[in-house]
Amino acid sequence: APTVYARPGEDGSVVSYRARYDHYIGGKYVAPASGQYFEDITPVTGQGFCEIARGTAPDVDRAVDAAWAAFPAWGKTSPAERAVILNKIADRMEANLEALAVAETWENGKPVRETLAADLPLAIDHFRYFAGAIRAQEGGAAELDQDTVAYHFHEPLGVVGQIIPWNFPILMAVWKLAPALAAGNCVVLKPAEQTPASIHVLIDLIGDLLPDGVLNVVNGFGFEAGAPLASHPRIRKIAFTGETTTGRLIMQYASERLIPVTLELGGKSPNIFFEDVADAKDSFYDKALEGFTFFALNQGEVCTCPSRALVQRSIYDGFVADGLERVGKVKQGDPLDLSTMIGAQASNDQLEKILSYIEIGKAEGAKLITGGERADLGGDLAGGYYVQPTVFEGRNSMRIFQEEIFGPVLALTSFDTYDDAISIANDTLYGLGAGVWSRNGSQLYRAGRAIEAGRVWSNTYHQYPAHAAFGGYKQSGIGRENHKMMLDHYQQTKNLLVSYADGPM
Ligand code: TXE
Repeated sequence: APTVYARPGEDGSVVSYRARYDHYIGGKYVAPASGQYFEDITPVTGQGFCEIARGTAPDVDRAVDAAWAAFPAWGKTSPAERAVILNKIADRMEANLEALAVAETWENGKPVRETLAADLPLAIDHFRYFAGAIRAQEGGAAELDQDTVAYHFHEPLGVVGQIIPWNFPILMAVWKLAPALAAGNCVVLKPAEQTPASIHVLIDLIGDLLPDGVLNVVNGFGFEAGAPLASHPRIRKIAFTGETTTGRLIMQYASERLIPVTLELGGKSPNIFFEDVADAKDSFYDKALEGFTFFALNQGEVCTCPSRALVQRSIYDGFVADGLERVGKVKQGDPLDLSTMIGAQASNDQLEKILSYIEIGKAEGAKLITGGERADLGGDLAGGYYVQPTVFEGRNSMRIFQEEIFGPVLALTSFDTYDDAISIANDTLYGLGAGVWSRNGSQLYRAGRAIEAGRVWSNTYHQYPAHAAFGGYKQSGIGRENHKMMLDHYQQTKNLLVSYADGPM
């Protein structure tokens, strides 16, 4: 029988939320300067479950002060000391994995089987990966001539700002925190206003492992708290994940101070199925069908959601029929039920955005093949934000093929030749992810290189291991997370040019 986790606040729950979360500044909770709080709502039922400090510029100032106060000591810790701390954070998270997973599910609406198996294990491994990466990092020395040496040292930037989205609240925070802390920076982090509380459950668990002020969290809304952070005169870098239009604003703020920016933005990722996929109805075919259903994973709220499926015409009817049968088996339900595969959208705004795109799809003449409605799951889930997995058939010029919906909505189309597939795949402003499915290795390789995207999955999809660079081409972003190359974005290079000659210059 499926296990259902008790909800936070109910008897037997593995996690309990506080009634209120202030900002976390200088190692303690600090009330907002505005005196105001806002409600955090669980998308599982649509009910409020705690209140959150509403941050404004003075709170950001205070957090930046605390971070700079911590920096002189933290910035001088050895890589080995920082690695030990990052590993301790990972161990603490692992020991509390169920509590964090349930907290994340309650906050975001995603199924607990995902938070248990993916979000939290990936976050834990991320700290371990950067603990190892910083230990292994080396500087350089170049002999310019017999008596002259150029040394290259990695130095931290100082205090950095990080702005987090709501689709993977803990994992996206950790993707940014781990490299920044490993490199010796102090951080001011702003969670998304839709999903702040699970990050605070994490802070409650790990806060004591870091010196006070190294990690600070200011809650609040984009324009009230995010903009003052991104445009703060005393931060040395801003890292952002969110919508492409917001990413443009972040770059504008950063340009005032000429600070570096990393951006992880939107996508409209193609998932291409070549005809040889259907050469046999074997386990590979089955894997490809699973890949077809992945538009619904995480309720489609993934920047690399394979939201466009391109199926070669010669296999189109049969493959799509089999794919739709698989989509029908994706179980939607209570996110805290271990058998649930698709849960709730993260917020009412997001639910409404998705439903409006479904109307746009119908109005522009796309053919609705399955889904297309808000899902009513009954009981108190009726107040939650559930959308049926939805598949449209249409053309790549349609808005539902071009604009990021960020929901379980697939835009499906066919192609004739390899060249057609690549040109449809690249006919988008975005370039974050893509999937290619084929039994032909050279075709996979050629397609993988031809698609303009930072991550191309070949015969797989939706894997996010540390040590595989992740980031966007085109309007999908700047920088590569999830890899040691991210350390470069959190460090500056000190060149020490030394003459050992006694004689004249
Ligand atoms: O994003 P925003 P929203 C896409 C997705 C979604 C759409 C809108 O298509 O439907 O964006 O979501 C902070 N200065 N993605 O409106 O606004 C904000 O408080 C500084 C894709 O939530 O970009 C939050 O912490 N910060 C994506 C964060 O930015 C500002 C993940 C993201 O919010 C700000 C999320 C400002 N002016 C949404 N305005 C992905 N690529 O994974 C907002 N913020």
